[in-house]
Amino acid sequence: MDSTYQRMSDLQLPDLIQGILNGERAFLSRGITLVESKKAEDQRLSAQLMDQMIQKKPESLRIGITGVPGVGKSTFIDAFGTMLTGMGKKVAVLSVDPSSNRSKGSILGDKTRMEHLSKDPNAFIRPSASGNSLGGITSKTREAILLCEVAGFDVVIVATVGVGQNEAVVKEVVDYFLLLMLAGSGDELQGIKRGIMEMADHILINKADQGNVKAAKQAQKNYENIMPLLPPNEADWKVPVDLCSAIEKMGIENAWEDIKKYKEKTCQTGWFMENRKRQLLKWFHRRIQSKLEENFYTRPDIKDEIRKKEALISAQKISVRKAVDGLFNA
Ligand SMILES: Nc1nc2c(ncn2[C@@H]2O[C@H](COP(=O)(O)OP(=O)(O)OP(=O)(O)O)[C@@H](O)[C@H]2O)c(=O)[nH]1
Ligand SMILES: [Mg+2]
Repeated sequence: MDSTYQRMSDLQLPDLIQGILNGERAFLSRGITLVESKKAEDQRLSAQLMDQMIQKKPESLRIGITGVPGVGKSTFIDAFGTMLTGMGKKVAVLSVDPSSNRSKGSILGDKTRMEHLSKDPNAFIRPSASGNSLGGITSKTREAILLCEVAGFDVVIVATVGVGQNEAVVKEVVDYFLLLMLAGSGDELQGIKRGIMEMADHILINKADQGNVKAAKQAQKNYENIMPLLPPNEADWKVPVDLCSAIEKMGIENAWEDIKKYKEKTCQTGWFMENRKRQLLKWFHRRIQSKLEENFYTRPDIKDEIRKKEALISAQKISVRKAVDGLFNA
């Protein structure tokens, strides 16, 4: 990442902005690398860049896609994205993987699994934003989404592996959240999935092909029975539970039809823009929190101070409250 970026130092900000506005993928890549950078100078430039990127493309659509490893996310996105570029749309795919030791593997996997899309001139694929804090990742991903939109991408797909916490990040940055599931994996019985199902605007049971069709239909029934037991969808949207086969490209068009219906409906009710506005404000507050944290932990000598307090707390010589107050009054 750094080596791509080093060339950035020769690039002036106005050129970068113009390149992004022209929809040039190389500039878009550089822009994203810039906003992901932790260097102070890059952060200063990023602030200037992002200030030029406000609300340029409100007609875009941001779709989150999640599901357990191996469910077929990459295969689905390849088929779905290629269908969209075939309709004349420009499609960006960003992936988010906060729990990231596996991101290198995923990137390699994505290159082969998104065989068509990765060669498509109207697609842009950008692997994993990672980082230590969820707030940091949300922020980077949001900025990457905005940059893609300004660069003229109509549909931005944010993909993540469904392992628990990642979905919450994605949910905060997208308009529509699609959950891929498998039949017969016991998913439908796991309590842990419930939270994710509550976030979903769409449930697609993938791999409904070959010998698996009957099980997929059974899973569909099971999920349909579960849905009414969940809290109502925030957008007052009846969450579709459908079958698809990413490999056989079955159910992909149908999914897009539903997504379009959702957009139409929520634009009419006002939820679409309301949700974006809420997400923006949430982002604002998250960023305040991470700034405060960053400022605190980068204070000189703070590490030593914290270690001392830890020792005192462990030895039960000081209350947590007093230790914290001490750090802030130091
Ligand atoms: N039969 C069948 N196999 C599929 C389908 N979609 C994906 N697969 C296969 O399932 C395996 C995993 O697919 P991926 O698209 O890599 O899954 P993923 O969810 O991106 O996996 P991770 O990136 O590891 O989380 C591959 O061998 C695919 O060929 C499908 O619709 N039907
Ligand atoms: Mg994948």
